[in-house]
Amino acid sequence: MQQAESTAKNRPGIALQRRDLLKLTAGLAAMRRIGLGAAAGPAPELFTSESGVLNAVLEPGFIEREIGGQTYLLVAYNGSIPGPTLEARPRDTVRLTLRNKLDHPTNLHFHGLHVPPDGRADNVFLELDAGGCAQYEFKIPENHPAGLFWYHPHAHSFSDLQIRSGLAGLIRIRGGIDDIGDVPQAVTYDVVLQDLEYFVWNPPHTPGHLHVHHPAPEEPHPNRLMVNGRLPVLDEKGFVAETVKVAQGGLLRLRIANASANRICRLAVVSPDTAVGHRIWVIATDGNPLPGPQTVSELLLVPGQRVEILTQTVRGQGKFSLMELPYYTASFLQPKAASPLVTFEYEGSVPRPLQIPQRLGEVSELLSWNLPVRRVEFSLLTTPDGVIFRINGKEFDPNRVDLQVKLGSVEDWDLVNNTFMDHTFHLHTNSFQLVDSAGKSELALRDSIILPRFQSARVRIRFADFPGKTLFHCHEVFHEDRGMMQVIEVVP
Ligand SMILES: [Cu+2]
Repeated sequence: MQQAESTAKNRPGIALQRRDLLKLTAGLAAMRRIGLGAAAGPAPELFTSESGVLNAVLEPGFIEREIGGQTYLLVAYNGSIPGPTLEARPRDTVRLTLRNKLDHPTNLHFHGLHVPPDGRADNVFLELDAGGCAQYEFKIPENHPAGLFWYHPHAHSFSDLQIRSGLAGLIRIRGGIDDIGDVPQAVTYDVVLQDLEYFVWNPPHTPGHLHVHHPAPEEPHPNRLMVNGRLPVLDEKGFVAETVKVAQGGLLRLRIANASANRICRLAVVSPDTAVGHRIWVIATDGNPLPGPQTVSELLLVPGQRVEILTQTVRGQGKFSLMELPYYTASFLQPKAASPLVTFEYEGSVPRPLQIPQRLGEVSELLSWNLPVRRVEFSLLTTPDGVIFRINGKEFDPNRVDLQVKLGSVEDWDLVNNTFMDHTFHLHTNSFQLVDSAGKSELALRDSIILPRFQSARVRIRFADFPGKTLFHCHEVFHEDRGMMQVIEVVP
């Protein structure tokens, strides 16, 4: 097997990770002592709220996994990739215990949840040292949208390493679209996409030196996405060997989370024999329902984004796949060819054809009266030590408040990407409406969007509740960890 050494030369910025890698090496030594065997990964546990309370324990720790005949050292919550799924309803109380079994700091971010950013809630300034234990507790607001959210670590300078080694899990807030029209009869399938980069465990590698392994093109699974913790195994016709069954006349509902650290996923639902794309209806973005279904031919999901789609399974025979399509940006991690992620196979039919519901959520247009528009510019600074990723000319500093907004205000932000590579914008706590992106606007709320190279987008954000400090940043976590993040404070 080709061994791709990570050097500062072929991976800009990788040298900066030395400190983290050395720390991981200590974890590797610990693994040897425990002597865990390589095994297929267990399915994620499901923690559901009971009598209004969701109790769960999350333990991030090292695991070994065999992928394509090689054994790799990865990081997982409770031993599974993705980690346990958390399921709650609006008004429920969430009580989580985080036990850090790693040898470096970690914490939790509840991506997209509209809960307080301080105390023991979605407080990303709280960091947990190796071996430490922390309690999180918060209430899901009564008016919280029902949909797909996720959790992942957010300890600055460790996030990239931890997320692309496996730390991510789904949060489902139940209700809303779950109960509308024919949706309860739909075949529902959750898809967690992860761009795991593998940490080499077995030889050849120099003892004491763990390095990030980037699969070479000739390897069995070059540059492939993990789907629900597994690399899809394909049959001779190019379908995923293990299929998900759908019925003629039914509805297929896919909830897709891009839990990658850095990969932008371009997706479509395709019948390969006809090369014809299925008509798909987007019904929710980032856990927020659309007012009505919106038909599209393909999807672009940046790291952190979720989408919920419906498609009608009318054909009645054969197979079709959710595919990843090539997407070109200034990143070596993007795929060069299309590949199937999940294959669906017809089996039987439903007694009566199911319909796409026409009304989904109550969504109203935000109105902004706060002028002038705030400018948030993403830029790069090249230094002799490497590239620094910046916002408004500054590198991230957790002890500095970069901008203050008034509680109860609605603001327009112009997000300007002044670089040759795509970035993303993610804001904690509050979702936003897209007012103008290449002439397009949207009613549906999102918590993350793409900022294509040398383009800008205007978003409208309402800071209705939850005063306190939190963050906004690029969700390509490699960039985030290298400075592309700022502190926002909502003041009463
Ligand atoms: Cu970026």
